[in-house]
Amino acid sequence: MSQTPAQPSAPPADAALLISQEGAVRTLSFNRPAALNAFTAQLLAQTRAALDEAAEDAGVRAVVITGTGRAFCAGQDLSDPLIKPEFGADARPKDIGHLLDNYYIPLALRVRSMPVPVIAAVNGVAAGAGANLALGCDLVIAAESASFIQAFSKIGLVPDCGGTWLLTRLVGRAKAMELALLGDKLPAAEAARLGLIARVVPNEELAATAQALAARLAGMPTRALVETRQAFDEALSLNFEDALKLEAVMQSQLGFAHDYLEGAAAFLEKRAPIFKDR
Ligand code: T3D
Repeated sequence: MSQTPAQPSAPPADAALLISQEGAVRTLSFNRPAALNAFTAQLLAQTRAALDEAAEDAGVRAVVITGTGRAFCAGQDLSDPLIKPEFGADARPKDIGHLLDNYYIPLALRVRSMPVPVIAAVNGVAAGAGANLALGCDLVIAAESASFIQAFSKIGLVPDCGGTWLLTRLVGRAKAMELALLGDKLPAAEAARLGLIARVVPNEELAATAQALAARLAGMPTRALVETRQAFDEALSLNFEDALKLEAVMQSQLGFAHDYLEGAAAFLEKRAPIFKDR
């Protein structure tokens, strides 16, 4: 790890998104606790910009996304003037697809294309797009008291922010349909049992566990981790032979990279490797 991370631009303590840095780990915390960290257009844009900044900073080798207060994120802020329905004779319907095109799709794609691993540390309830943003991260860990709610059907919408793609692949169609149609609260332990998330930890251990996992990933060969994400995503729509070929292409490219040479040399020399590719 040769690069010193730039200090993230320090937002005020009451900012909707808090940004901090510990070693090579950048942490983004949704910070609208009175509204359960619901997404306004502004918070969505800030989160995307913060991820762009982390992606461009060679000193950042892992990102943690979490929330302050008792929620991770309650999804779209339904009181945001951009989408809040108007009522009465003069009411004009609003195209909420606009919000998805301009905010949710770019943000979900940004998470999935980060050049470093992204951990969701789900500290409390994660509803709607808040749940699906977390599920799109590379590792999802949750506090015991956290829960996941596909809240969309209750307000007449379909799962978004990647929910249709993620849920069907993570838990299969039958369970995905149950979660999406009923919109019931899924406790973290059940989410882990279903394979929706990686693990559950005691509430008081969540932040430290997320930071420790992120620091561990930050010390690993970043390119290999990120290409693993890409290979897994592509494998979902490939036949076995094409998946084998994709693995070979990736392995061939990684085989020329510093980190493979370093990893293999360190193993043979019985010393700790120092990875630096990103
Ligand atoms: O335009 C579009 O909608 C397109 C985009 C869609 C993406 C989506 O995410 S759609 C799904 C939007 N989210 C929801 O429908 C979830 C709404 N929230 C809830 O169902 C509940 O709040 C929770 C189950 C998450 C938590 O329940 P509970 O009982 O623990 O808390 P609460 O009392 O309901 O909420 C606490 C406060 O947060 C409350 O404000 P108050 O009364 O204390 O001033 C509540 O209004 C506020 N809050 C919670 N969620 C949202 C919210 N405010 C605005 N938007 C929210 N999504």
